[in-house]
Amino acid sequence: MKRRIFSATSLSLALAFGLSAAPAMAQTKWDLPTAYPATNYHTENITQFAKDVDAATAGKVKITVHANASLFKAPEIKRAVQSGQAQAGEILLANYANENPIYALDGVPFLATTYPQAKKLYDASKPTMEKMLAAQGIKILFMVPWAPQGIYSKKEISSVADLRGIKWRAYSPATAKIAELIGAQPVQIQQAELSAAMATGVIESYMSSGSTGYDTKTFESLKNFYDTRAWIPKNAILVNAKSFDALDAPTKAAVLKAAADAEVRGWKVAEEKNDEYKRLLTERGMKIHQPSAKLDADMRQVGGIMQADWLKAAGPDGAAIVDAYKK
Ligand code: PCA
Repeated sequence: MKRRIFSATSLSLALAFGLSAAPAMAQTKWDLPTAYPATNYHTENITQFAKDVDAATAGKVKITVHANASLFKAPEIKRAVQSGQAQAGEILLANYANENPIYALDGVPFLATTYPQAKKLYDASKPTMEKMLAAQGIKILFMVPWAPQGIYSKKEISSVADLRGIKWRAYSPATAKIAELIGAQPVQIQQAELSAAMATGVIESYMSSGSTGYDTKTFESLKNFYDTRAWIPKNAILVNAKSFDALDAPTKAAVLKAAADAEVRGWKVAEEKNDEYKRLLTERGMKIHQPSAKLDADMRQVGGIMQADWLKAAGPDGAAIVDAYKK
């Protein structure tokens, strides 16, 4: 009895002070950790998404973007979203290949090397990935690609034999596997630690995009980039399903609309910026090379082995995705 009187009193106090008790006014706050710098186009796109969500929900959903692995390190972000430690987050799918080979699909060399191919591969794999993540209590908001991956190297190379024994930075199981196949020495390093690793000579080569070479000032340590266009990995922006389900229907629709817009914008910017990053790298002293016929053939041989390995590991689900992609 006492408790009821107390709540009635607090309700009238709230009303007296002009505070609305209506649940529609409740504010939702989401943390969204990412592993890449605030100035990278992925992060800028996510920041725009957060602004769009804020505007479309009249401030009901506030998303705080934590760039550059400041809240969680890259490989920890998926678990953080799954457990609700962070309500949302951005992951590099290929980082999670050891959990399920399907995540590594866009990291398989020479399967999809142009943006239209990457989009087709994305469309073919999305339903399976949605199912896999839903089983872990995670919903996909949108995905955005990196640029086609090339080789950064301290010395000039004309075949993979030139990379034998070289210290090679890997960001995923697949990039470590490449090192193994070409006889380089892999060191797992996420982007947030890459500049330091190069400055101290821990690595002499790696594969990535122009944007990562630019963001990490690779041109200060390694002077050659071989534009092998080997694969186009993607980042996925995820939300904890319970956090999403707690929103009312119009708010959910507003978040999904902002996510769809962010995906379209992200794919467009990624493609536009690819050439720009190569120009910026050139201006800063990087030599951009077309790979020699031998280097290209060597890398494609590596790709062939990895495609076969992937198909074996990914089983019928993987085969179905690749069939849909190749149709
Ligand atoms: N940049 C990220 C992943 C792929 C890319 O282009 C990195 O190198 O860590």
